Amino acid sequence: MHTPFLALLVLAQAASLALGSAVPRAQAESDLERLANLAQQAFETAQDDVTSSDNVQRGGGSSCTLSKLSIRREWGTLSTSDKKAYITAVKCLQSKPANYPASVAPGAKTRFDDFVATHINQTLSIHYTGNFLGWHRYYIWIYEQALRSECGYKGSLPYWDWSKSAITGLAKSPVFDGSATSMSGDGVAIPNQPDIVLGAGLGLPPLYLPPGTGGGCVTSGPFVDMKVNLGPVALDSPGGISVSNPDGPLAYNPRCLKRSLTDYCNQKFANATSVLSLILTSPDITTFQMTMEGVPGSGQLGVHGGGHYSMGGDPGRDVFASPADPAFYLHHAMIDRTWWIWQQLSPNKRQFTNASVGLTRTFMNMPPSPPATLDDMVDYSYAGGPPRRLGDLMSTTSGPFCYVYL
Ligand SMILES: *[C@@H]1O[C@H](CO)[C@@H](O)[C@H](O)[C@H]1NC(C)=O
Ligand SMILES: *[C@@H]1O[C@H](CO)[C@@H](O)[C@H](O)[C@H]1NC(C)=O
Ligand SMILES: *[C@@H]1O[C@H](CO)[C@@H](O)[C@H](O)[C@H]1NC(C)=O
Ligand SMILES: [Cu+2]
Repeated sequence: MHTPFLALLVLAQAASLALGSAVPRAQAESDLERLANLAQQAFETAQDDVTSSDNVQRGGGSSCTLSKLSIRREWGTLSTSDKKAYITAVKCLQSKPANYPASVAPGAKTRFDDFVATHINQTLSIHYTGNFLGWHRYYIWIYEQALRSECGYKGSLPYWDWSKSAITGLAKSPVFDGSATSMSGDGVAIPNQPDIVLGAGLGLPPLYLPPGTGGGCVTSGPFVDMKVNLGPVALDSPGGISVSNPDGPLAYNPRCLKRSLTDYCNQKFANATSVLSLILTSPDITTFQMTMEGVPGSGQLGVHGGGHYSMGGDPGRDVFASPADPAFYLHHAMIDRTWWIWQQLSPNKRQFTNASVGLTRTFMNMPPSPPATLDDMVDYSYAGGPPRRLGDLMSTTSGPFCYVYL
């Protein structure tokens, strides 16, 4: 019903994008407004999907109805008590014993760590692969379910809108301001650190990133005393060094949560224009994913890498162990939201055909592997489950899901 209108909207927005604006701040504000319009359209079309009879067929008997629909919201829009309820539930997950047996993942001490261990184990088959978006959609969903069913959380998973923190600066954003209602803030400042250098070890043109304003343990907020138990596995560190725990990727290695907030990464790779152009100019899922993750060696991090490297620190710059930073889930909710907005511009084409998956089954197709399909299975070991068909994870209002973003 919305399709002709949307097509016009997209054309109009693409045309005004091309004209551009000379003033970055005005540009950012008008891009934010266009993004808000697209998000509102997605919110409405997703609700149309829930009530359409097609939805049940496509999602294999989904029971999602408007009355069950849960709404994920931006962190900064939550009330103080809602933020505190979320933080309390995360700390609860960090206090419950792991499901992983110590013989399988000795470093997994808590239910929170179960999620880190399963991500470390599968890193090379869930990034730069066709299942990247679907795998992470279900991953953060089972995390949200664990907060609810094991820790009494009543809300939904919040997200961190990078396009907003690109304007305020990370240290002033409600996610990272270090207050009692944040995900904790910056790490203690370590002066005179050299740049982070990406890609050089792989023989690619190097990408230099500033080291950020922190580097040490976080100094305030709810996660000031938390222990990161797993990793590092491949931690990009100042001076172009990649650090890994010699005892192995799943060994026990308790240490503080470190951050090094890096506005440069947020502003250069995950600003409002980055998000808007990703959504409006990616014709197919392969382009969308490669732009979002950043083609290695291209000098681009994409919004995905941009968000991760904005947090900096350990585990923030470690593609394997990054879910050990509790802000990971807010970042990946925004990744999921961006994909969702893009999908809702053309739901049938972008949800329920093999062309909605793209790429192959191995990291950058190394070693070469067959194309990913909707029939590929994803599984999360001791983090939770059950295993799912990728095709059942393509719509947020069918298969196991029943949520939208506002
Ligand atoms: C790692 O992943 C493989 C393949 O999915 C699985 O068979 C194995 O049990 C997993 N190990 C851990 C520690 O999760
Ligand atoms: C916003 O991000 C895009 C890349 O997505 C980049 O080309 C542009 O320079 C960024 N804008 C600013 C002001 O840094
Ligand atoms: C996707 O590809 C697989 C493997 O080639 C095939 O079995 C399946 O029918 C395809 N699904 C759709 C919806 O095209
Ligand atoms: Cu990941």
